[in-house]
Parts: sequence; structure tokens; C-alpha cells
Amino acid sequence: MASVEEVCRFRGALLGALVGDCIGAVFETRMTITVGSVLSFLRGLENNWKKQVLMYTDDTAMARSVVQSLLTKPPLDEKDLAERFTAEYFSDPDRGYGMGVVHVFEKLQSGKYQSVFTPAKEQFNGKGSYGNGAAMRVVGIPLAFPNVPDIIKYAKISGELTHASSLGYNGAILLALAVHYALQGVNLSRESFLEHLLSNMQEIEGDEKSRSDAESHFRLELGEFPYCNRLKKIKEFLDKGNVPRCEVVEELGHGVAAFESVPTAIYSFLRCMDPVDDLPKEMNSLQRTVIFCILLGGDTDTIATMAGAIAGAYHGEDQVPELWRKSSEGYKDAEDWGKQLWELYSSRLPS
Ligand code: F2R
Ligand code: MG
Ligand code: MG
Ligand code: MG
Repeated sequence: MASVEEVCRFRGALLGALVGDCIGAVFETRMTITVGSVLSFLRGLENNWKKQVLMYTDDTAMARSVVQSLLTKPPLDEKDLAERFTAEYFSDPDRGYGMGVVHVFEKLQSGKYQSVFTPAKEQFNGKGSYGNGAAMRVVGIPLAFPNVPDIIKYAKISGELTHASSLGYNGAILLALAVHYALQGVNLSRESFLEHLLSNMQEIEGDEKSRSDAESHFRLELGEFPYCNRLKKIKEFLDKGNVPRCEVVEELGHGVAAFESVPTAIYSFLRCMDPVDDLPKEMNSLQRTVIFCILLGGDTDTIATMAGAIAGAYHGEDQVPELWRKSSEGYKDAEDWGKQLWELYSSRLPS
């Protein structure tokens, strides 16, 4: 891969995540979302972009902290990252944070905790959060580390600062790995992409904590592998071709739990490599991916940001429409940081 093409994927991942969050957030609270209403909103950006900036939400606010920490305190300094999350939240608390995670920031701010991981462990009566907050912000990790063991290690650590349940941080690991494999572009087929994810997640979900968290949440027999099961469902859906959106929501979810949104984002990316019947033919795959996620409803900003990150890593920044990019708050940082992360990633490649 030529270096220009590589930088384009790194910027694409950050910009795809950004536009997914900014556009997805517009539809988050809407009861009815139709193709017409999404397309009409996007057309309206044309007349509006200089006047109306689309604000990013907690998803991007936290992703920015991860990227800044990775760039300034390598390889990953959990105290620095915890401080950045906390400072960002208290300087700008109205970005739509999850109801539970704000207690982690309050505890971290109190200075009463020796370990930065303890507040997260106390969430939800000691069970830890399984929200998608660790996954929604993880895109910087696979852009900073070129190999799978590092990605797994650092996605987990960065996730555990707020999400102590393995159902939460395993979602972050899965998303980070999806971005990692997407960076390979067309060198990896859709089938191999899924097989790699399944093989990694079988090992990850096979550990004792993952099995006991899954068992106590789903109350099923030992051996329940929630992410692996959903990856298998994705394969089934892709083999079928056209699957009604209501069935996608029913089987994969569109909620705030990581296991009800990370697999949905992965499916949306893979499905939208091909045209979608009711979306305009002239749209590229990344545009289709973001719109497809929004049409699923539910946690639209987060599913679109996660799928946007994967699609941007795969297709590159050229698929992020100029208008979407320039309408989104903070797009210049995403462009600059994409290049800086690529340099960091490249410096870590074996010579
Ligand atoms: N939450 C939103 N959007 C709604 C905005 C409400 C806000 N107060 C406002 O209007 O400004 N969006 C953002 O939250 C999601 C990421 O959440 P995160 O960071 O994972 O937070 P949290 O609080 O840890 O988990 C979210 C919810 O999941 C449920 N939950 C998690 N673990 C649980 C457990 N062990 N037991 C029971 N429930 C659990 C709770 O309902 C949590 O509040 C993203 O969508 C982001 O965009
Ligand atoms: Mg949000
Ligand atoms: Mg949050
Ligand atoms: Mg959300």
C-alpha cells in the first residue's frame, strides 16, 4: 500500500466516525426515521453548512481524548486517559453522555480513588457497565497499533476505565479489530474479514470473566458467546442478501448495550458494500453505511459512528463527502490526527 493511500484510510476512519456521530445525533430522538427525511436533511446541508455546524456528541468527545492521549503519552497511559475523559466531561457535560458513566467521572474527579479503574468496577452494583461507550470511542487504538495483541490489550485497558463488564469492553475490542481489518482494504474479502473477527472473539469470549459475565447476564448455559453468536448471525444475513431492517434490529439490536450495537455496526458496514434498494444509486458505500445505520433507529449516533469508523478505514477519506465533512464540528482535527496516527502506527511496524 502506498503511503498516500494509507494516510487516506487513517483520516477516513476518524472522519467516518465523526460524520456518523454528527449526522446520527440529529436523528437519535426521532420516533420515525424515513429514507426521505434523512435524504432531505442531507440535501439541506448544502445551503446551511456555513451557518449551521453539526455538533459532535459524547462519542466523539471521548474518541478525541483517546486520540490525544495516544499521541502524547505513548503507548497508553491510563491515568492520563482517565484525566482527559474527566476534564472533557466537566468542561463540556452536555454532549449527551450515558446516564451511568457520569458517576465514573465524578468519582475520578473526587481524588478519593487510588486506582483509576475502581470507579468503573463499582458501576451497576459492581457488575460494571455493558454500555457501548467503550466501543464508540475506540477508533484511535487500531490506528495507533498495527498488531492484534496490542489492539486487544489497549482496547481493553481503555475500555475498562468506564466499562468493567466484559460485555462492555469486549465490544470495544471487537470494534477495534474491525477497524484494524478494514485498514487492509480489498486485500481482505468480506468472508475473511468475518472469519478473522470470529476467530479472535472465540478466544476473547472464552476467558473466565467473559463467560461468567455473559452467563450471568443472559442466564443461559455456560458457553454463551454473545459476540461470536452475533458474528455468525451477520454471516447468515449477508448470505441471504436482502434482510428487512426490522429483522436486523430484532436479531442484532440497535440499543445502547455494546452487544446490541457493535455487531449491528459491523453488519451495516458489510451490507453496504453492495447497493441498498431504497438508497440512491449514486451514493458511495460509506454514505450508504451511515444512512443505513440511521434508518435502523435507536442509538443512531453511536451505531453510525462505529460503522463510519470501519467504513472510513476501508474505503478511505475520499468517500466522506466534502459537505458532510465540512458540516461536522472538529473535522480539521480529524484530518490532522489521522496523519499523526498513521506516522505513529508506521513507526511501530516491524522494519
Ligand atoms: N445515552 C445516550 N443518549 C441519551 C442521552 C441521555 C442524556 N442524559 C442526555 O439527554 O443528555 N448516548 C450516549 O450513551 C451511550 C454510551 O453510554 P455509556 O458511555 O456506555 O454509558 P453507561 O451509562 O455506562 O451505559 C449506558 C446505559 O446502558 C445501561 N447499562 C449499562 N450497563 C448496565 C448494567 N450492568 N445493568 C443495567 N443497565 C446497564 C444503562 O441504561 C446505562 O445508562 C451512547 O449511545 C452515547 O451516544
Ligand atoms: Mg452520543
Ligand atoms: Mg457516554
Ligand atoms: Mg449514542
